[in-house]
Amino acid sequence: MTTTSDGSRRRFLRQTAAIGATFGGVVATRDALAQESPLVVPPWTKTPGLPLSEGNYGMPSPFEKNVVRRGRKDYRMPGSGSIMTPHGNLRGTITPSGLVFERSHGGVPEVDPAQHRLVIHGLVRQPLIFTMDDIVRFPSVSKIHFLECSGNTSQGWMNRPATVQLSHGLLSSCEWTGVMLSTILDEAGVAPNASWLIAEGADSAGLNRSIPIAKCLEDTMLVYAQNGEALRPENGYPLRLLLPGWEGNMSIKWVRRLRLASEPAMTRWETAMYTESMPDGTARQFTFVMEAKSVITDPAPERPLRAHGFMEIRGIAWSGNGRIKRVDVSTDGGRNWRQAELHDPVLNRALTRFTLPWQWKGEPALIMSRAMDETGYVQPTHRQLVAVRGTANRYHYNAIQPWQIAGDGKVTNVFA
Ligand SMILES: Nc1nc2c(c(=O)[nH]1)N[C@H]1C(S)=C(S)[C@@H](COP(=O)(O)O)O[C@H]1N2
Ligand SMILES: [Mo]
Repeated sequence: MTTTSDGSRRRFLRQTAAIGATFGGVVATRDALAQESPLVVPPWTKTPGLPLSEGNYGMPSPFEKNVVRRGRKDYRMPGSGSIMTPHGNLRGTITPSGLVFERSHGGVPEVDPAQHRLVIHGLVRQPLIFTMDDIVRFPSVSKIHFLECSGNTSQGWMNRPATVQLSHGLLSSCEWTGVMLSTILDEAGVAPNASWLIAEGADSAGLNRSIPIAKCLEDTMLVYAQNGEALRPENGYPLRLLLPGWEGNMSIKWVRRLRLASEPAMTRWETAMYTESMPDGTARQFTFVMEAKSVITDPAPERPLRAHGFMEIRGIAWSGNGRIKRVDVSTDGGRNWRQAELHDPVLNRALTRFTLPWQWKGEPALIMSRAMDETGYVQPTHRQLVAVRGTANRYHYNAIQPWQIAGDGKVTNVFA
């Protein structure tokens, strides 16, 4: 599954050693270096630093102050917006909690965990009401999964957003801790004729969605912690659903009600909102799964190329249908493909990092990545996707993302 290129790594190391002897454009001999250290003593070495962070919540270096969520606020409903993860500035598979994307339809409620309640009712043996203390007492699990809005990359149907943050930022990945929904359902006793669960949030949007019971029993979680700490308010504090691999809007935040039913509720979210217009005039409904996708995050518009020679193409791939099996990368607009290296851990319904060594000599290049998941599904090109689904859609765009690299190293988002 993995391809390594030791040859190119050795070449890279040789090159680095050569650059290491170059300062201010002058190549120093080894003797000259021995006499005069190129390291100047900077001001921060000469005096004691800032006080330690006792009583503070740790923040990134001030030099990283531009690495923040950005997006669109206050559309359609007060407090509604989409604030995106800066994938062009991240390097791992876990999104730091302060950079997790945020999609809320009615603002962020300030929920007091002591007053919050979760109700289970409908087609159950025993309706139940839980406090947060009750929820946390149940056997717990921690799992790493991505969370992706069905509107992620959806501008791709018609437009080319300027950055990878704006094109792919409605996607994050966390370690989620909570209780399996199946555990709680077991406690209430699901009636044999219950085939749907209608979940509802406690925010002013009251977002509610119908979830097939099979998904509830398979891997859906009731989550109270992300990346080891309590959920952030914007991500559903104190309690949310998490449906691994399924469109983000079903992972109800601030969840307060679970009603078991024999039919889907046909809420406005699943009739007027999260449906997709097809070219023949019909609409797709209940398109739950986020299909395989990948994107190169380095180089990207936020990360232009700055030097000729060795570089590593880096990116992330994920699939709502399971593990990523393979990622191919092209540097010539899709004519030739090379298999990228996948980096451990390659987890189910989680972001997987891939890399490919590349020599860039300053030529214009069109680079792109193509993911394949363990079901054998291959990420489509824009043309293939549009041929089947048209362009009247707002959701579930998962085409290959091309980046155009110019001779000066600038990277732009293009159709290809
Ligand atoms: N109660 C409630 N749950 C919600 C939403 C909401 O507005 N209210 N937004 C949904 C949408 S559209 C998405 S994509 C995800 C986003 O989760 P996040 O904000 O934690 O990234 O939450 C979903 N759950
Ligand atoms: Mo969403």
